[in-house]
Amino acid sequence: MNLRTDWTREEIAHLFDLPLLDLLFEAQQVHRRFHPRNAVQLSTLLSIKTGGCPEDCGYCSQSAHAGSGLKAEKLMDADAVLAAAAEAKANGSGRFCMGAAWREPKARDMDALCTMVAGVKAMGLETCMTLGMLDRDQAERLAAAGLDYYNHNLDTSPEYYREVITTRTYQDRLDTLDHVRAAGMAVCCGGIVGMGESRDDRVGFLHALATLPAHPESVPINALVPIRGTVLGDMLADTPLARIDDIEFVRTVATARILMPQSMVRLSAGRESMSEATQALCFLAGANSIFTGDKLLTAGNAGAGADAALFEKLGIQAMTAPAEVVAA
Ligand code: SAM
Ligand code: DTB
Ligand code: SF4
Repeated sequence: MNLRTDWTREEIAHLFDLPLLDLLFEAQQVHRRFHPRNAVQLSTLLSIKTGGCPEDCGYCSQSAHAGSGLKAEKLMDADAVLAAAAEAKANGSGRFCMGAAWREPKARDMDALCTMVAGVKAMGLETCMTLGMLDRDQAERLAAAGLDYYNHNLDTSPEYYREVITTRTYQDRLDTLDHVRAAGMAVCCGGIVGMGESRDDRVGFLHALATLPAHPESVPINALVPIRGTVLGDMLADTPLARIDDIEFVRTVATARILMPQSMVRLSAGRESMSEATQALCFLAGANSIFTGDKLLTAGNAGAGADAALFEKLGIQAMTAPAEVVAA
Protein backbone atom coordinates (compact mmCIF):
# COMPACT_ATOMS: atom_id res chain seq x y z
CA MET A 1 0.00 0.00 0.00
CA ASN A 2 1.47 3.31 -1.07
CA LEU A 3 0.85 6.12 1.35
CA ARG A 4 -0.11 9.31 -0.44
CA THR A 5 2.05 12.38 0.12
CA ASP A 6 0.44 14.31 -2.75
CA TRP A 7 -2.83 15.31 -1.09
CA THR A 8 -4.26 18.60 -2.34
CA ARG A 9 -5.79 21.26 -0.16
CA GLU A 10 -9.07 20.81 -2.05
CA GLU A 11 -9.21 17.10 -1.20
CA ILE A 12 -8.49 17.86 2.44
CA ALA A 13 -11.11 20.60 2.57
CA HIS A 14 -13.60 18.13 1.07
CA LEU A 15 -12.87 15.59 3.84
CA PHE A 16 -13.36 18.25 6.51
CA ASP A 17 -16.70 19.18 4.89
CA LEU A 18 -18.16 15.67 4.85
CA PRO A 19 -21.23 14.99 6.97
CA LEU A 20 -19.76 14.15 10.38
CA LEU A 21 -20.95 10.55 10.41
CA ASP A 22 -19.53 9.89 6.93
CA LEU A 23 -16.21 11.38 8.01
CA LEU A 24 -16.12 9.29 11.20
CA PHE A 25 -17.14 6.12 9.33
CA GLU A 26 -14.38 6.57 6.77
CA ALA A 27 -11.79 7.44 9.43
CA GLN A 28 -12.64 4.37 11.52
CA GLN A 29 -12.51 2.14 8.43
CA VAL A 30 -9.04 3.47 7.57
CA HIS A 31 -8.07 3.05 11.20
CA ARG A 32 -9.03 -0.62 11.30
CA ARG A 33 -7.08 -1.42 8.14
CA PHE A 34 -3.87 -0.20 9.70
CA HIS A 35 -4.14 -0.41 13.46
CA PRO A 36 -5.44 -2.75 16.13
CA ARG A 37 -8.95 -1.76 17.15
CA ASN A 38 -9.78 -0.53 20.66
CA ALA A 39 -6.12 -0.09 21.51
CA VAL A 40 -4.46 3.16 22.53
CA GLN A 41 -0.75 3.79 23.03
CA LEU A 42 0.42 5.60 26.18
CA SER A 43 3.22 8.16 26.29
CA THR A 44 4.45 10.10 29.31
CA LEU A 45 5.95 13.57 29.24
CA LEU A 46 8.60 15.08 31.45
CA SER A 47 9.86 18.63 31.29
CA ILE A 48 13.62 18.17 31.72
CA LYS A 49 14.32 21.90 31.37
CA THR A 50 11.49 24.24 32.21
CA GLY A 51 10.88 27.90 31.38
CA GLY A 52 13.02 30.84 30.30
CA CYS A 53 12.82 29.99 26.58
CA PRO A 54 13.98 32.75 24.20
CA GLU A 55 11.34 31.87 21.56
CA ASP A 56 8.07 33.80 21.39
CA CYS A 57 5.52 31.04 20.65
CA GLY A 58 2.24 32.77 21.50
CA TYR A 59 0.71 29.73 23.22
CA CYS A 60 3.58 28.79 25.49
CA SER A 61 3.91 29.29 29.24
CA GLN A 62 7.65 28.66 28.96
CA SER A 63 8.46 31.58 26.68
CA ALA A 64 10.48 34.33 28.36
CA HIS A 65 8.25 36.73 26.38
CA ALA A 66 5.15 35.50 28.23
CA GLY A 67 4.02 36.76 31.60
CA SER A 68 2.96 33.36 32.86
CA GLY A 69 4.98 33.64 36.08
CA LEU A 70 6.71 30.32 35.42
CA LYS A 71 10.13 30.07 37.06
CA ALA A 72 13.04 29.20 34.74
CA GLU A 73 14.90 26.07 35.81
CA LYS A 74 18.14 24.34 34.85
CA LEU A 75 18.43 21.06 32.96
CA MET A 76 17.50 18.23 35.34
CA ASP A 77 20.05 15.68 36.49
CA ALA A 78 20.04 12.43 34.55
CA ASP A 79 19.32 10.45 37.74
CA ALA A 80 16.11 12.38 38.41
CA VAL A 81 15.04 11.91 34.79
CA LEU A 82 15.62 8.16 35.00
CA ALA A 83 13.62 7.97 38.25
CA ALA A 84 10.67 9.66 36.50
CA ALA A 85 11.02 7.27 33.56
CA ALA A 86 10.93 4.27 35.89
CA GLU A 87 7.72 5.59 37.43
CA ALA A 88 6.19 6.11 33.97
CA LYS A 89 7.06 2.54 33.04
CA ALA A 90 5.53 1.24 36.27
CA ASN A 91 2.34 3.11 35.34
CA GLY A 92 2.14 1.26 32.02
CA SER A 93 3.58 3.88 29.71
CA GLY A 94 5.39 2.64 26.62
CA ARG A 95 7.13 5.83 25.57
CA PHE A 96 8.93 8.49 27.59
CA CYS A 97 9.11 11.94 26.05
CA MET A 98 11.55 14.48 27.46
CA GLY A 99 10.94 18.15 26.64
CA ALA A 100 13.19 21.15 27.04
CA ALA A 101 12.30 24.85 26.77
CA TRP A 102 15.09 25.68 24.38
CA ARG A 103 15.43 27.27 20.97
CA GLU A 104 17.97 24.49 20.37
CA PRO A 105 20.27 22.37 22.56
CA LYS A 106 23.71 23.81 23.33
CA ALA A 107 26.87 21.79 22.66
CA ARG A 108 27.54 21.59 26.40
CA ASP A 109 24.20 19.81 27.01
CA MET A 110 24.66 17.03 24.48
CA ASP A 111 26.51 14.55 26.73
CA ALA A 112 23.87 14.78 29.46
CA LEU A 113 21.07 14.40 26.91
CA CYS A 114 22.70 11.29 25.43
CA THR A 115 23.08 9.80 28.94
CA MET A 116 19.36 10.33 29.56
CA VAL A 117 18.40 8.73 26.24
CA ALA A 118 20.60 5.69 26.80
CA GLY A 119 19.30 5.23 30.36
CA VAL A 120 15.62 5.47 29.41
CA LYS A 121 16.16 3.13 26.45
CA ALA A 122 17.85 0.58 28.73
CA MET A 123 14.64 0.42 30.79
CA GLY A 124 12.80 -0.94 27.75
CA LEU A 125 10.90 2.27 27.06
CA GLU A 126 10.66 3.96 23.68
CA THR A 127 12.55 7.24 23.85
CA CYS A 128 11.40 10.62 22.58
CA MET A 129 12.80 14.12 22.98
CA THR A 130 11.64 17.60 22.02
CA LEU A 131 14.43 20.13 22.43
CA GLY A 132 13.77 22.72 19.74
CA MET A 133 15.79 22.94 16.53
CA LEU A 134 18.49 20.34 15.81
CA ASP A 135 21.33 20.47 13.35
CA ARG A 136 22.48 17.39 11.46
CA ASP A 137 25.23 16.52 13.92
CA GLN A 138 23.02 16.83 17.00
CA ALA A 139 20.37 14.61 15.39
CA GLU A 140 23.00 11.98 14.62
CA ARG A 141 24.37 12.02 18.16
CA LEU A 142 20.94 11.62 19.74
CA ALA A 143 20.05 8.82 17.31
CA ALA A 144 23.31 7.01 18.13
CA ALA A 145 22.50 7.28 21.86
CA GLY A 146 19.21 5.44 21.22
CA LEU A 147 16.65 8.17 20.59
CA ASP A 148 13.69 6.57 18.80
CA TYR A 149 11.48 9.64 18.18
CA TYR A 150 12.03 13.36 17.90
CA ASN A 151 9.05 15.67 18.42
CA HIS A 152 9.08 18.91 16.49
CA ASN A 153 5.74 20.43 15.52
CA LEU A 154 4.74 22.51 12.52
CA ASP A 155 2.05 23.84 14.86
CA THR A 156 -0.33 25.36 12.25
CA SER A 157 -0.64 26.31 8.57
CA PRO A 158 2.28 28.10 6.89
CA GLU A 159 0.03 31.18 6.57
CA TYR A 160 -1.15 31.37 10.19
CA TYR A 161 2.28 30.48 11.59
CA ARG A 162 3.54 34.07 11.51
CA GLU A 163 0.63 35.13 13.73
CA VAL A 164 1.85 32.71 16.40
CA ILE A 165 5.68 32.67 16.32
CA THR A 166 8.15 35.22 14.96
CA THR A 167 11.49 33.97 16.29
CA ARG A 168 11.84 30.98 13.97
CA THR A 169 10.42 30.24 10.55
CA TYR A 170 8.34 27.41 9.15
CA GLN A 171 11.36 26.53 7.02
CA ASP A 172 13.54 26.26 10.16
CA ARG A 173 11.10 23.64 11.41
CA LEU A 174 11.11 21.74 8.12
CA ASP A 175 14.92 21.75 8.19
CA THR A 176 14.97 20.20 11.68
CA LEU A 177 12.51 17.52 10.53
CA ASP A 178 14.87 16.75 7.61
CA HIS A 179 17.81 16.35 9.99
CA VAL A 180 15.80 14.03 12.24
CA ARG A 181 14.81 11.87 9.25
CA ALA A 182 18.32 11.83 7.84
CA ALA A 183 19.61 10.56 11.19
CA GLY A 184 17.16 7.65 10.97
CA MET A 185 14.87 8.65 13.84
CA ALA A 186 11.10 8.46 13.71
CA VAL A 187 9.35 11.81 13.42
CA CYS A 188 6.68 13.02 15.84
CA CYS A 189 5.12 16.12 14.29
CA GLY A 190 1.77 17.78 14.70
CA GLY A 191 0.41 21.02 16.03
CA ILE A 192 -2.26 22.94 17.87
CA VAL A 193 -5.83 23.74 16.99
CA GLY A 194 -7.93 26.39 18.70
CA MET A 195 -5.42 29.23 18.38
CA GLY A 196 -7.92 31.45 16.55
CA GLU A 197 -7.02 29.95 13.17
CA SER A 198 -9.62 29.43 10.44
CA ARG A 199 -10.88 26.13 9.01
CA ASP A 200 -8.70 26.89 6.00
CA ASP A 201 -5.68 27.07 8.31
CA ARG A 202 -6.54 23.67 9.77
CA VAL A 203 -6.71 22.35 6.20
CA GLY A 204 -3.32 23.96 5.48
CA PHE A 205 -1.83 22.53 8.66
CA LEU A 206 -2.85 18.95 7.86
CA HIS A 207 -1.79 19.50 4.24
CA ALA A 208 1.70 20.48 5.42
CA LEU A 209 1.96 17.32 7.54
CA ALA A 210 0.53 14.92 4.97
CA THR A 211 2.75 16.21 2.15
CA LEU A 212 6.06 15.94 4.02
CA PRO A 213 8.47 13.61 2.17
CA ALA A 214 7.19 10.85 4.51
CA HIS A 215 4.30 10.98 6.97
CA PRO A 216 5.37 11.54 10.58
CA GLU A 217 5.14 8.27 12.53
CA SER A 218 3.37 10.17 15.32
CA VAL A 219 1.01 13.09 14.84
CA PRO A 220 0.14 14.92 18.06
CA ILE A 221 -3.02 17.01 17.74
CA ASN A 222 -3.10 19.47 20.63
CA ALA A 223 -6.05 21.65 21.59
CA LEU A 224 -4.75 24.97 22.86
CA VAL A 225 -4.41 24.93 26.64
CA PRO A 226 -5.09 28.57 27.45
CA ILE A 227 -2.43 29.81 29.87
CA ARG A 228 -2.79 33.25 31.44
CA GLY A 229 0.04 35.60 30.52
CA THR A 230 0.52 34.08 27.06
CA VAL A 231 -0.78 36.00 24.05
CA LEU A 232 -3.12 33.21 22.97
CA GLY A 233 -4.13 32.13 26.46
CA ASP A 234 -5.23 35.68 27.27
CA MET A 235 -7.03 35.95 23.93
CA LEU A 236 -9.01 32.79 24.69
CA ALA A 237 -9.71 33.66 28.31
CA ASP A 238 -11.09 37.03 27.23
CA THR A 239 -13.15 35.68 24.33
CA PRO A 240 -14.46 32.27 25.45
CA LEU A 241 -16.36 31.82 22.18
CA ALA A 242 -13.00 31.52 20.42
CA ARG A 243 -12.46 28.10 22.02
CA ILE A 244 -12.29 25.34 19.41
CA ASP A 245 -15.62 23.62 18.93
CA ASP A 246 -15.46 19.96 20.03
CA ILE A 247 -16.88 18.68 16.74
CA GLU A 248 -14.37 20.74 14.75
CA PHE A 249 -11.60 19.19 16.85
CA VAL A 250 -12.98 15.70 16.13
CA ARG A 251 -13.11 16.54 12.40
CA THR A 252 -9.42 17.53 12.54
CA VAL A 253 -8.50 14.20 14.15
CA ALA A 254 -10.56 12.20 11.64
CA THR A 255 -9.08 14.02 8.66
CA ALA A 256 -5.56 13.46 10.00
CA ARG A 257 -6.32 9.73 10.33
CA ILE A 258 -7.53 9.46 6.72
CA LEU A 259 -4.61 11.45 5.28
CA MET A 260 -1.91 9.60 7.27
CA PRO A 261 -3.32 6.08 7.70
CA GLN A 262 -0.29 4.45 9.28
CA SER A 263 0.63 7.21 11.71
CA MET A 264 -0.19 7.15 15.37
CA VAL A 265 -2.53 10.10 15.91
CA ARG A 266 -2.12 11.42 19.43
CA LEU A 267 -4.89 13.16 21.32
CA SER A 268 -2.48 15.47 23.12
CA ALA A 269 -2.74 18.68 25.15
CA GLY A 270 -6.20 19.93 26.03
CA ARG A 271 -7.65 16.51 26.84
CA GLU A 272 -8.14 17.43 30.49
CA SER A 273 -10.88 19.87 29.58
CA MET A 274 -12.57 17.53 27.07
CA SER A 275 -15.61 15.50 28.03
CA GLU A 276 -15.45 11.72 27.95
CA ALA A 277 -17.87 11.80 25.04
CA THR A 278 -15.59 14.07 23.00
CA GLN A 279 -12.59 11.88 23.76
CA ALA A 280 -14.61 8.82 22.70
CA LEU A 281 -15.43 10.56 19.39
CA CYS A 282 -11.72 11.28 18.93
CA PHE A 283 -10.93 7.56 19.36
CA LEU A 284 -13.69 6.75 16.88
CA ALA A 285 -12.09 9.32 14.56
CA GLY A 286 -8.84 7.35 14.73
CA ALA A 287 -6.86 8.82 17.60
CA ASN A 288 -4.84 5.95 19.07
CA SER A 289 -2.38 7.53 21.45
CA ILE A 290 -2.57 9.80 24.51
CA PHE A 291 -0.33 11.38 27.10
CA THR A 292 -0.82 9.80 30.51
CA GLY A 293 -0.05 11.23 33.93
CA ASP A 294 -1.40 14.30 35.68
CA LYS A 295 1.00 16.75 34.05
CA LEU A 296 2.01 17.54 30.48
CA LEU A 297 5.08 19.81 30.47
CA THR A 298 3.72 22.61 32.65
CA ALA A 299 -0.05 22.23 32.25
CA GLY A 300 -2.33 19.68 33.87
CA ASN A 301 -3.38 16.42 32.22
CA ALA A 302 -6.25 14.02 32.88
CA GLY A 303 -4.24 11.69 35.19
CA ALA A 304 -3.90 7.91 35.30
CA GLY A 305 -7.01 7.33 37.41
CA ALA A 306 -9.34 9.23 35.09
CA ASP A 307 -7.79 7.54 32.06
CA ALA A 308 -8.11 4.04 33.51
CA ALA A 309 -11.78 4.74 34.24
CA LEU A 310 -12.33 6.10 30.74
CA PHE A 311 -10.63 3.11 29.08
CA GLU A 312 -12.72 0.74 31.20
CA LYS A 313 -15.91 2.55 30.22
CA LEU A 314 -15.02 2.52 26.52
CA GLY A 315 -13.55 -0.99 26.40
CA ILE A 316 -10.17 0.34 25.30
CA GLN A 317 -6.91 -1.47 26.07
CA ALA A 318 -3.60 0.27 26.65
CA MET A 319 -1.11 -0.94 24.04
CA THR A 320 1.60 -2.78 25.86
CA ALA A 321 4.16 -3.37 23.11
CA PRO A 322 5.42 -0.59 20.85
CA ALA A 323 2.68 0.14 18.35
CA GLU A 324 2.65 -2.36 15.51
CA VAL A 325 1.19 -1.65 12.14
CA VAL A 326 -1.41 -4.12 10.89
CA ALA A 327 -0.70 -5.07 7.30
CA ALA A 328 -3.28 -3.65 4.90
N1 SAM B 1 10.87 23.91 22.97
C1 SAM B 1 10.62 22.85 22.10
C2 SAM B 1 9.95 23.32 20.84
O1 SAM B 1 9.02 24.11 20.92
O2 SAM B 1 10.32 22.86 19.76
C3 SAM B 1 9.88 21.70 22.69
C4 SAM B 1 8.75 21.89 23.68
S1 SAM B 1 7.25 22.64 23.09
C5 SAM B 1 6.42 22.96 24.59
C6 SAM B 1 6.39 21.35 22.26
C7 SAM B 1 5.02 21.63 21.66
O3 SAM B 1 4.04 21.69 22.68
C8 SAM B 1 4.83 22.91 20.87
O4 SAM B 1 5.32 22.83 19.58
C9 SAM B 1 3.31 23.04 20.87
O5 SAM B 1 2.76 22.41 19.74
C10 SAM B 1 2.90 22.31 22.15
N2 SAM B 1 2.35 23.25 23.15
C11 SAM B 1 3.05 24.10 23.91
N3 SAM B 1 2.25 24.84 24.69
C12 SAM B 1 0.98 24.46 24.41
C13 SAM B 1 -0.31 24.88 24.88
N4 SAM B 1 -0.45 25.85 25.77
N5 SAM B 1 -1.40 24.25 24.39
C14 SAM B 1 -1.26 23.27 23.47
N6 SAM B 1 -0.07 22.85 22.99
C15 SAM B 1 1.04 23.44 23.44
C1 DTB C 1 3.14 17.98 21.73
O1 DTB C 1 2.71 18.13 20.57
N1 DTB C 1 2.43 18.18 22.82
C2 DTB C 1 3.24 17.98 24.00
C3 DTB C 1 4.55 17.42 23.40
N2 DTB C 1 4.36 17.61 22.02
C4 DTB C 1 5.84 17.88 23.88
C5 DTB C 1 3.39 19.20 24.83
C6 DTB C 1 2.10 19.81 25.24
C7 DTB C 1 2.39 20.98 26.12
C8 DTB C 1 1.15 21.52 26.74
C9 DTB C 1 1.36 22.75 27.54
C10 DTB C 1 2.23 22.62 28.75
O2 DTB C 1 2.28 21.57 29.40
O3 DTB C 1 2.86 23.63 29.06
FE1 SF4 D 1 10.16 27.68 23.71
FE2 SF4 D 1 9.11 25.42 22.79
FE3 SF4 D 1 7.66 27.09 24.32
FE4 SF4 D 1 8.25 27.81 21.86
S1 SF4 D 1 6.99 26.04 22.46
S2 SF4 D 1 8.44 29.10 23.68
S3 SF4 D 1 10.29 26.93 21.61
S4 SF4 D 1 9.45 25.93 24.94
